[in-house]
Amino acid sequence: MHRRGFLAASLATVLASPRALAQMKMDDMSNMPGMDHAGHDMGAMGQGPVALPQNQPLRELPLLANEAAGPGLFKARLTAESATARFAADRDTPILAYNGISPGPLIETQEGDRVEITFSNRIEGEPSTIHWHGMPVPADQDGNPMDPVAAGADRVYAFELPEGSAGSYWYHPHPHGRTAEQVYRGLAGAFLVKAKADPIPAAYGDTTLFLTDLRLAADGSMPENTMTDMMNGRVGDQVLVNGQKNPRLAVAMGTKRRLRLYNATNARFLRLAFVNAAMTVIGSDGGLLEAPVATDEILLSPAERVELVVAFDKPGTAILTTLDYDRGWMGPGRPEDKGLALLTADVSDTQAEPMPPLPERLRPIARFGQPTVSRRLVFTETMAMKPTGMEMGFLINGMAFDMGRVDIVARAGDTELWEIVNQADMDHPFHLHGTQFQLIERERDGKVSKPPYLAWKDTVNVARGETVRLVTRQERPGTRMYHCHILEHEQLGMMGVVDVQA
Ligand SMILES: [Cu+2]
Repeated sequence: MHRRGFLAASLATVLASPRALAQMKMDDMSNMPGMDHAGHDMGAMGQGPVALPQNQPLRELPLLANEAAGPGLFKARLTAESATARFAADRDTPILAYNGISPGPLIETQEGDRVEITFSNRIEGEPSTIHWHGMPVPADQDGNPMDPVAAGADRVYAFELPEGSAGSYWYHPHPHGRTAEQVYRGLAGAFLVKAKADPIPAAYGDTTLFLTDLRLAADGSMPENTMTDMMNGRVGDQVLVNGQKNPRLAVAMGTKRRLRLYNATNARFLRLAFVNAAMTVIGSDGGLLEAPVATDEILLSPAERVELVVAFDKPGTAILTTLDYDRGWMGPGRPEDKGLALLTADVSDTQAEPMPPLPERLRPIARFGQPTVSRRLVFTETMAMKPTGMEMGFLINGMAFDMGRVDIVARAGDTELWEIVNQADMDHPFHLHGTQFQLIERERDGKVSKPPYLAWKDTVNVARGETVRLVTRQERPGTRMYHCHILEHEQLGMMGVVDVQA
């Protein structure tokens, strides 16, 4: 980690124009300290990534054990620490892990539960926090960068899960300046809040598919972020599902499965299709939709989740695969987006036991009333000539993140319209802490489109040149973050602070 100092210093000289970057990569970068391109860029030159085993049976994520004796309380410990993983068969990879594993253990709770999780930061020399992504937890329990847990220290995160909060959330670090690296090195896990009365038939099961990506150097280690990574966000060489490359799932013909898909990558946009199986969207970031919606494809930008029912009605092979998606890429080395097999289902030709149908109504979603406040956040990427070179900025309303500055003062209980304007050259997935929102419309080149269905969201992609309007309400006072969930962009300044007052 000795290269971090260099990288931090070099951020001031991130080259901005694609041509300049290409030139610099060819001329200088391979000779610069910290610019070891083994893995990612070697792959782009045809050597290919380190081979990982494929076609192993899909692992379900191990559950975090509840240490509480009685009902209504979920009590556990999460320790962040260095660990060793075996992605490739013949070499070790040093990673960061929660309780020794990456992805971290699956936390499964129920609406109405009280949660008490003791976090032990055993990452050598680095502060960390745990942010409960998407969850309605008090601001001082939400792992803000202002509330670091020092290396070697412990703290308890405690909160209640209100009725109606069932959904597919997740947890990951959010320390100042270190989030991107701690996440790509392995710190992230899924946090399910289950409904007391769940309308989805239990026969469909409930499987979490936690999508991460991975870049390995030839020696099995994870290379540091390059300048290309800092500009575009780090995209790995391979996408993993529950830590496995293209695992297999055996199902009988006629089976329906409930699958929760998480985009837990730092920066990879996943446009997904299921070849030879029918997808129905039943839920979004913050839980079930009002009614199921059949779909052929899904765009899952970094940090978004979707809940699906997949019907395996054709015998043979059904593949969860990626399609091409242009999210705006700066410089050379745009990764291949399409044709990645993420999960392969083997559908037998023996008929499954008949499964109950999906209900036509899932749950009501309350509409917000008329907003009383409106806000406008303009996302830009800027370049400026500095004595040290070109400086690239990732800004909201012209400013880079400052932990000591309040950008927005809001009032608890107010319904607010937020307009997110992307005037930049890349897509930026917008995330707001502490609550869920509803997408109202998107506008691009003067053309306004409404979302196909109402949904609870905490992260929404704002494509380049697009304006997204959403309605939200913070129920509790406290300091909340909003930011681009390309974690490298968040780290470079595309984040702000909203102070919610009582
Ligand atoms: Cu971004």
